[in-house]
Amino acid sequence: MALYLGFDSSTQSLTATIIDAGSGRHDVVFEQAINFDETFPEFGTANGVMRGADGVTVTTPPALWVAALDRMGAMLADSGIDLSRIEAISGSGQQHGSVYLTAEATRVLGALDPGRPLVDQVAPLFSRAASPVWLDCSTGADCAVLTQALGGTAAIAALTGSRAYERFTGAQIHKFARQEPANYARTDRIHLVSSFMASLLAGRHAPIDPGDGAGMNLMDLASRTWAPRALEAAAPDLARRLPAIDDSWAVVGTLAPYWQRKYGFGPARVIAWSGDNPCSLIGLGLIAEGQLGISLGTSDTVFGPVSRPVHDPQGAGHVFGSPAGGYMALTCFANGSLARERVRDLHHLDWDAFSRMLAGTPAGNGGGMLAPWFVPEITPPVPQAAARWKDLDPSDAARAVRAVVEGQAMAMRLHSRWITRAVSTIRVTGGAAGNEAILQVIADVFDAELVRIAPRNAASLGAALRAYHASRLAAGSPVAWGDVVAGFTEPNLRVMPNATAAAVYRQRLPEYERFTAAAAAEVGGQRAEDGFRKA
Ligand code: XUL
Repeated sequence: MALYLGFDSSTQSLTATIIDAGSGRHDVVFEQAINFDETFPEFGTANGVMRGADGVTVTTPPALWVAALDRMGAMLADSGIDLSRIEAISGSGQQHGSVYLTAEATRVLGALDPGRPLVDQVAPLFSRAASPVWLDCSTGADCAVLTQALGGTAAIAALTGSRAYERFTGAQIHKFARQEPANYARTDRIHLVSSFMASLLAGRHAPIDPGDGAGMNLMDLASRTWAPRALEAAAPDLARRLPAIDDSWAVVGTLAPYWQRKYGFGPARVIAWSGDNPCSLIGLGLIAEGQLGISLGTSDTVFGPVSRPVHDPQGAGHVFGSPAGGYMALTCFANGSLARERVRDLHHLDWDAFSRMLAGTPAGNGGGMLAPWFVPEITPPVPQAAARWKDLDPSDAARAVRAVVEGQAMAMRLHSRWITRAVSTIRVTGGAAGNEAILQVIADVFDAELVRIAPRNAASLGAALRAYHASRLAAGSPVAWGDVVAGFTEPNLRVMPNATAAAVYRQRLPEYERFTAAAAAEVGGQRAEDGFRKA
């Protein structure tokens, strides 16, 4: 009869999922989201972020995340669910985003007043008003410094799981200390979105888990501890400003009285939060090596569990800690739903028309191709928006639609070969997973069976499952991961590859690889493998 709550603080929304687990039950009893732009127009975000005039700086006011968590508390209180039955709470945060707090935070977090809005109490604590988020590409110079200090691209990837990435927190901290030394000096604690949100719940500074910590270029992946050389390269006196790294299943503390008194929660255990991708791994039931997951969200990601701290030999992917122990390998594409929406809007389509056009056009698109880089791309690295069409008139709506989806799927296939070459089943989630025509293209390109997992928000479900696992572990009655996810991650749709289409893509893939490599080089994109050779 115990309930477990998971949050997902993502780019565009905050979701909460409550599960009823244990005692033979496996039910999702609540899942709701708050959209940031719609609910909090006063923060002035578009798709959850603010874009700087330079086109590469992308931030979110952290107070928005605080306001959303408070609002979700009220929604949960109104849900009719007895919140005192919630035994444990965990969460998922968009990766890499960071929150900068003054020394005053320690006291304020420990004495949150249920009589005042949370945001009024926390907003004065930010020493950096705008939190850099994962879409930010403004730290090229900072990445160069970190790479140099740590012995080159291959060395930093081997140490931290990824080469220096602009959105990774190490480079973001370096930029902050360089550009705003006075504000850096008054920063007492630097959190990730995940550890910050956990701190709000627990009323004390929460640790960073190895899942999200690996998204900073600051953690020694093999030992799961801060890498002193990386900290020194990133900013002065950084070690004392970072939270400790602790297990993903660590109990941070008891839910702060603020939440208990204001919304009727009980003294639930607060479990360390993790990143959205590590949480989605769990929420998709990906707990054994050889499985592959795809999340179709603002960004698209392809990922799977791996047992050792490997790294992408081409330097484009990442390795994070898995919240189930071991590691997860991941490749992230910034042009996910952003690119699909761009093509949809270019032709004034709705999603139904988009799907009809996709289903009505042949595999291979008559040779037409698109490098769908409508915003700067992470994989392959393309430093500026530079969509490239080949043998295709972009004003042909149906072929443009097919080109964006095929381009994305082929990029996923090409850039996931280092995770696993023999893909048997792909587990897919995210907003666009509702679109069966898109799923068919992915199944065909990978020539693999694809299953869709319901409910759709794998990250907040994964967080709730992690709360269940950690709470039972803390109580001395652990549950094996297979039993934790059982009943929650069953497919609600299976898509089989079409043999004829799969054969078309087998031929097309090398061609697409050459086309995109040349297009990336043309716009100054560094071929990741070149960086590796030089290193
Ligand atoms: C992963 C990444 C994105 C964000 C999206 O490296 O940058 O998937 O985590 O929330």
